[in-house]
Amino acid sequence: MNLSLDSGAMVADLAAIAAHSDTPGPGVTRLVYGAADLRARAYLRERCREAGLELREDGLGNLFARWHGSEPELPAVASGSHIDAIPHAGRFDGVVGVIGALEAIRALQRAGFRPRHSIELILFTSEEPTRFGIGCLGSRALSGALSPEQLRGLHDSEGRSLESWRSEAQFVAPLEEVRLPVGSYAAFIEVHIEQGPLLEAELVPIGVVRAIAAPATLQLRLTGQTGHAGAVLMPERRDALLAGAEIALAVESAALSTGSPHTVATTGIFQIEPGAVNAIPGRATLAIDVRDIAAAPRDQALATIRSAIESICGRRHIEYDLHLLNADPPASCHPDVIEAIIKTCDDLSLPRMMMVSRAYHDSLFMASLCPTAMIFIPCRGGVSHRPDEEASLEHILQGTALLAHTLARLSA
Ligand code: HGY
Ligand code: MN
Ligand code: MN
Repeated sequence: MNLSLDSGAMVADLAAIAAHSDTPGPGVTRLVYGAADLRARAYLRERCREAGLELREDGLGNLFARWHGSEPELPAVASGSHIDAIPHAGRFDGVVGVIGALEAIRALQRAGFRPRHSIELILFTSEEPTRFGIGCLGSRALSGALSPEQLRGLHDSEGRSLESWRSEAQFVAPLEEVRLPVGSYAAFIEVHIEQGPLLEAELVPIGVVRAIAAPATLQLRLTGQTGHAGAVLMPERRDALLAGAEIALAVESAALSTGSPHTVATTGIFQIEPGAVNAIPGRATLAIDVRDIAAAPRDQALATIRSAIESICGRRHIEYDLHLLNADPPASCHPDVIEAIIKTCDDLSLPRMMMVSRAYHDSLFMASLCPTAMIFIPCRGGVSHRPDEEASLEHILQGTALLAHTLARLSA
């Protein structure tokens, strides 16, 4: 099929989304349900309407933009990603998959393609954990990995509930209606920047993802005793920051001691109170991210971290409150969808390599709902979650063309 992408429109769409940030540059901050997120969503809805897609939004703000096929009773073929961004992040994480899916649909329409299966763009709400502590809210809820009760129990670091945020954003449909039955889609494909260095290092434009990492998140509150920095002598102290510092180092050594080179662990949040130079930190809050591409070494690291917390807090007479927010199984991508991507790569003479994803994505949860796979494109230096995250237009166009032809293959 003679299909051509409108690179000008894609560049304009990527720039338009990037312009919506909660913070001045460099980088982009776009927290779910914030003003920038809502403006970016409005922009995307307009582009989808222009493409003649039928729009639906659920109670969390997951957006479904459907191009009806000739046999609408068949399960749709879907593609999409997220547009929320962690603080001071890049312009491509997630957005490439959303704009890529939109342009793939527009290009297929321009080429006169008529799908039998409907083709649907999905914008997932809150893939990033920044606001509510746990990532992939939208795809977890769609797949049933988070129940309506669990969703109602979520709140941000100031104590403001998900319910309050979503209703202010005008997403008021019942959370009970979010979950989709297994088989709702014939296939789901997500295009995403690799967020790693391999494709660039190997000079390969396409990664075909076979598995997606198993993420886990711990939330830890430490309570010692604050006091006057001059008046309280060292042996009398219960310093929450020092306990947290030992724990952060224990997190690092737990990852290094599983024997798996794929285990990673990060203390990404470390806040102390009262935060005065002349007051002993009496309280500390840590958020810890632990992953591996297999669940066993990831769980081994979690167990090591738990026992380290217990012994460090015991020795330092610190109380602690530890919550495991999530410990998800890894996902295997579906062979039929992988094969469709590979065949299309060969049709397009696109070099490719099989990969695992160390980052998690909405595909991690879509994989429990329908046959799912991912297409990676290179990003410069493997850098992501940083203002200097960069994907070349050439690679974005190659990934989008591959997606368009694969969607055609799967929806014909
Ligand atoms: O953290 C992740 O893996 C994803 O970028 N949210
Ligand atoms: Mn991300
Ligand atoms: Mn992402």
